[in-house]
Amino acid sequence: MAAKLNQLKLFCLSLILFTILPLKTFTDETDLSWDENGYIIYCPCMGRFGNQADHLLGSLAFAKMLNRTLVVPPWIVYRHHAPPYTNVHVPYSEYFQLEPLKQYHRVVSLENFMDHMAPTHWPPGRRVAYCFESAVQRSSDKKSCPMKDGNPFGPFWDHIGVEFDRSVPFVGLYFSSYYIPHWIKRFPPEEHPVLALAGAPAQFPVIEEHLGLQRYVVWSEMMVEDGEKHISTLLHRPYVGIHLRIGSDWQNACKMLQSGDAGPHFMASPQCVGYDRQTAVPLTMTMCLPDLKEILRAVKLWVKNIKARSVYIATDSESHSSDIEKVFKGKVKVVNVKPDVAQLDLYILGQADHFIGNCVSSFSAFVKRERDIHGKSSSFFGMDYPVKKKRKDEL
Ligand SMILES: Nc1nc2c(ncn2[C@@H]2O[C@H](COP(=O)(O)OP(=O)(O)OP(=O)(O)O)[C@@H](O)[C@H]2O)c(=O)[nH]1
Ligand SMILES: *[C@@H]1O[C@H](CO)[C@@H](O)[C@H](O)[C@H]1NC(C)=O
Repeated sequence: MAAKLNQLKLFCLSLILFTILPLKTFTDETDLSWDENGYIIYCPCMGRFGNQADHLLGSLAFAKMLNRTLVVPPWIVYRHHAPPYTNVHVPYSEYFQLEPLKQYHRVVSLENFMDHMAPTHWPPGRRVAYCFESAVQRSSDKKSCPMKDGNPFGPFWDHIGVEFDRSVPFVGLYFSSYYIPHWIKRFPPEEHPVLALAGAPAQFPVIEEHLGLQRYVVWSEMMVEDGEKHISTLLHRPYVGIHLRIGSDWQNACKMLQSGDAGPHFMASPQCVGYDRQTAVPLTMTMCLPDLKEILRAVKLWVKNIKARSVYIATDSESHSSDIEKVFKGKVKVVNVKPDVAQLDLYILGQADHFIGNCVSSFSAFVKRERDIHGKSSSFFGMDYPVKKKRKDEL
């Protein structure tokens, strides 16, 4: 009898499960009901991960101000030195969860948009490209938006099978809050349901107002699992995480500082010199390209400050791990993974007990923003105490 009852319970339970599970996927699909307020879809066509992440934050803010759903693009990963030797388009959700973004604003992944909405609402024949008039002048036919001219533009739209049917150039509109009423007036969603843009509707680097949006960028379970596994097997806490951006492309970029008229704002530098141009502190060559002496100085200081037992090195080229090991005479474990997926470095740097980054690098900036959200300490090579973000009540 008891066995019968248990069987019945099991039966009921599975009945419940089988009715709930499809419902769950069903609710995900209801996100896919068409938004009458329209969409923004763009190619993250500028720069690598750090640049794309900055642009994502700005685009989220822009979509919210326009009250259009943001179509979240995949990350473009450039694989020119390893198979498949072409751009890889990695869905947003492979590295981060899509759900937390929705706490801020309506979003849909590009993959879902193309699979479930484009066939009825944005079919071939109705795909309109929007761009600055000046971009039309640059295009090969001088008549249409150069949506697919060159790399990564062409491969991006090709990978989702999009051809554009016509172009709508615009002038006098920019991607800042001031222009929002103009955007709404110029492109009402009834007539312009999908604003497809060749680049992100955002500035680089991300503006100060939008730094906090980083809180909605939450690592995927897969990344957390992988990251935590590396931390627990390789590192002893407390550990200092450092980002060495010192490769040859970076050396060239930093040369632009030598002329001296670059000013304090260069790429991601507002994160350490301050966002206000008037009060920004000077940006030095050491901050852009720390030499070995500076690297060792900063690492020694912060290892001592937090009594670190390990140092984690993320690097775009050389790790200098043996030089760093020597400084601590083997008492501090120095780890360098050189992961195939750069995001693993970002995750481990984000979890460090202290982080030393490169002020000019947007790769470092991703880590710094995430750490700021969680109240973790960061510094930069050449600047042990970065200029703090102005709090509203101090203004
Ligand atoms: N794995 C790993 N990759 C890195 C590291 N530093 C730089 N890279 C790679 O180099 C790229 C640098 O481009 P971004 O992420 O846009 O950041 P950035 O430092 O501002 O550099 P640029 O865009 O080249 O000006 C990263 O996306 C990574 O692919 C690192 O410490 N670890
Ligand atoms: C914003 O868009 C949503 C979804 O389309 C809509 O429900 C809401 O009323 C809009 N808000 C404003 C202020 O227009």
